[in-house]
Amino acid sequence: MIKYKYSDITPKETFINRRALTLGAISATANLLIGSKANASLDYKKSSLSTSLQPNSFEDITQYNNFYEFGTGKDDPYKYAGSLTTDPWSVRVDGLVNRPGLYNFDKIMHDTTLEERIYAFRCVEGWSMVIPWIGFPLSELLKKFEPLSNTKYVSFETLYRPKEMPGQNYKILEWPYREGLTIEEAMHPLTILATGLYGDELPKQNGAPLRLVVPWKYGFKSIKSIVRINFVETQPPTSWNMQNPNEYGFYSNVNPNVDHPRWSQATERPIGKGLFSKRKTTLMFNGYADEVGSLYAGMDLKKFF
Ligand SMILES: Nc1nc2c(c(=O)[nH]1)N[C@H]1C(S)=C(S)[C@@H](COP(=O)(O)O)O[C@H]1N2
Ligand SMILES: [Mo]
Repeated sequence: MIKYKYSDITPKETFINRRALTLGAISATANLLIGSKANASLDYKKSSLSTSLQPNSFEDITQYNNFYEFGTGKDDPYKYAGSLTTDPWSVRVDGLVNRPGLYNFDKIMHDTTLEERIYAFRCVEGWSMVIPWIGFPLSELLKKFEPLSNTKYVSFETLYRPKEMPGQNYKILEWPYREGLTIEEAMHPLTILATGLYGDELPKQNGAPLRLVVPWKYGFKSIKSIVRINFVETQPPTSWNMQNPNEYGFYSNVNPNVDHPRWSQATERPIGKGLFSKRKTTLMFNGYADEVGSLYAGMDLKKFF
């Protein structure tokens, strides 16, 4: 399944810069050594659930982001997310489970098998990328909390810490950012929690230390920097739906046949393919129709958008 090598995508020079960014002022040679060592020691397997599309560059993935807690500009997260403290980190688990509690991030990572999942990723604004995530199936973690049989939805919340997340001082959204999935969506094998990308720890602008990735839904469902997972019986409120229910539904499945009220969803602009890149046709469920179509069998997707 390995369709590329990292060196095919990220030129060595930018690879060195990338390590330099995270490690501070160390000589280029030392960076190279540490860089290759760090990559070799990160233990993960390649998943057969990866797309064979070519991933975007590390720069595209980490410098063109949406993370409104750090501002609404695409480069705000890259510029400002450094102020976020991600260690220590814990996740509150509550609601309809046998094992609620405050789980330390390190405990969550303990005996988790990491995988690389290369997924197509489609933002509701009309752009897309291909991202080589490192993570594990969300279902693996949720099962450990022993959900009760009346659980119908799982909701997620991002950290609320305005001192470190300057965007939270503005009422763009009701903070904390929150999202939700049906329990079937949450348990689907394509749904992952990402803890890294391109073989390294997750950059803060991408939602460190732990973020959701649901590849058949618009990007905003993939909530970043999660501190709470709540198991509930009724459909939970979600940030974008609260902000504008006519424009953002609970399901938010990628669907080229249902337009956003203000723009078409039929095509997408792949990020980073140069000025003359053509828009491409958006696929139903972002290309994952065979895998997830049955979750919505018989549903009116214009109504449940
Ligand atoms: N907490 C939080 N999570 C978030 C967002 C956000 O503003 N805050 N933006 C969402 C949107 S709109 C998108 S497209 C993706 C972007 O993920 P990326 O920056 O890793 O590509 O994150 C989603 N998760
Ligand atoms: Mo988005």
